[in-house]
Amino acid sequence: MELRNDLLLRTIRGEKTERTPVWLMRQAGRILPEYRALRNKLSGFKELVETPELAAEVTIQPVDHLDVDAAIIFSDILVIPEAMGLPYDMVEKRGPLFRTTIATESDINKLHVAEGGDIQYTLDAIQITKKELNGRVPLIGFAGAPWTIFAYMVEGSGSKTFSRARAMLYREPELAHRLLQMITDSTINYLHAQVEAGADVLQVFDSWAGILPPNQYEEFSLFYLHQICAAIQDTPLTVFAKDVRISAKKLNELDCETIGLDWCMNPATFRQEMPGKVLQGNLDPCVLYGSPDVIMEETRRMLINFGTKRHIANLGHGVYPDISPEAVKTFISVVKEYSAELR
Ligand code: 1CP
Repeated sequence: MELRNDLLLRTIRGEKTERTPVWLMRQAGRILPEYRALRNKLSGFKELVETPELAAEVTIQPVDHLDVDAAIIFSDILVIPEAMGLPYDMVEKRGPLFRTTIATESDINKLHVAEGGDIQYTLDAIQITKKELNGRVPLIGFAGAPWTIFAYMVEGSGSKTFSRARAMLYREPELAHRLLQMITDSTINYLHAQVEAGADVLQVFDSWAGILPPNQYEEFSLFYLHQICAAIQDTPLTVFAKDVRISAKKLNELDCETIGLDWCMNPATFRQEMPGKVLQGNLDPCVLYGSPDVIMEETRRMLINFGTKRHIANLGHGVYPDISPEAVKTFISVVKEYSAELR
């Protein structure tokens, strides 16, 4: 299927483009009234994720209503632990909760390395989405980084400090590595299956990169990200390591096309340290609480900071649930118009 809007893919290849492509992390769900209407008719989040036709519908909503340059498949990073044998519940207004957590070797012995087919509902959703998009924009598949997934599996839920997960790195590093390797192998299988199902681009979210000191990050996260990058060879891959404390130089060693920046990272530093990479980001999501003038000014500043090549415009993290769709539309139209003017 030929893509009619291949701006994202051309940008990733380093080509000159007529403007900067734009999409938003967590654009599917959360902010659109069309999403909430559908979601309210269902038993919960998991029903939406696990019903391919509905997941596809929600994936396409931001393309229809926000005119973004890419779709991201509606799913969650926590489908991997579930496929490995550790089921989760999504508690309304609170987030994910695991009924059991991983603390000992015998807990790990009950898990298995997941195959792509263990998450068939998302693969089916990708196939349906590709068909329904009919080449309008590329489709992004995704997974959590092994460290971030490990943090949820050991902690059992979201946490400010993930101290239980971090404690395991010091008390039982070998056990931690065993679990991280199983997550990594499962993730590679899942990403390959997403590509086979039709994903055009992949993104790995290391949302909790920022809670590890540099030496721990290298040992318990970067090591596994390298394995993932090595395994994904024919599909463009983005690594988003929020708040990461290792140097841009170290991060640049990852064999991936694109690095996602959070809103506290300085585009100029990253450009200098990783001239061969495409950069994605990084507007502070809170800018979207500002007036249209503020959104315009901040978005323009961001575009100037990144320059007109090898940049995918995005927020520095997921869009917050109470942001108005109008603010998002302002952001998107400023990116489209001003990035064309800058060329
Ligand atoms: O009922 C609902 O609507 C629940 C809210 C929700 C949604 C819409 C959750 C719960 N997950 C999702 C979907 C989701 N999650 C997507 C789909 C595509 C999109 O939204 O555009 C994606 C890409 C994710 C990824 C995800 N899930 C991450 C990584 C990205 C990030 O924001 O850092 C993480 C950390 C999760 C875990 C998760 N899922 C849901 C919540 C509330 C959380 C965070 C829990 C915590 O506080 O730690």
